[in-house]
Amino acid sequence: MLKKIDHIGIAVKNLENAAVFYKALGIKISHIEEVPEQKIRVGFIYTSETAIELLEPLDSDSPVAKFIEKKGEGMHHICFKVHDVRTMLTTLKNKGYRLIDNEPKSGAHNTLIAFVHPKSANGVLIELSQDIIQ
Ligand code: CMX
Repeated sequence: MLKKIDHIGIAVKNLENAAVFYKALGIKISHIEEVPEQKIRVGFIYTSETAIELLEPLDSDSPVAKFIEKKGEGMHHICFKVHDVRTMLTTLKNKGYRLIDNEPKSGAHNTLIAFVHPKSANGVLIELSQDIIQ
């Protein structure tokens, strides 16, 4: 059911400022998108397998703004690409894990996404993502 680690999310105050470091590494933001449901702007940096998703809050009540306020900039979540996000949510729920989303919602890049609470995953926020076939 699980395909790969799709991306690692990093909370930043400003996408363009954060991109400077990655440019020094020789990789750059190739796609920027707003995700209104999450009140964030995301910038994707692609490596051969797993992407880096820089997350900039657009509003002070965005989950990313709350995260930065509490912990500062840094690693925010790991996203697993799955074949079927609803099936994975049901599996985890039946095993007693705490879900943030019982139903998937729209994510960046034509995806259906859902989050598992960090308290159920050793302190790491987990995102599940399914590609929407168009
Ligand atoms: N990673 C690890 N722990 C986290 C966390 C994160 N990203 N965000 C919050 N926590 C921890 C907090 O430190 C806190 O722990 P303690 O109780 O030990 O202090 C606990 O979770 C509760 O945090 P909180 O500040 O009280 O925040 P909320 O309960 O209001 O919300 C969470 C926490 C995870 C449910 C919320 O941030 C959420 O719904 N996240 C999912 C949505 C999201 O993050 N979207 C952005 C990315 C979108 C994308 O990639 O498209």
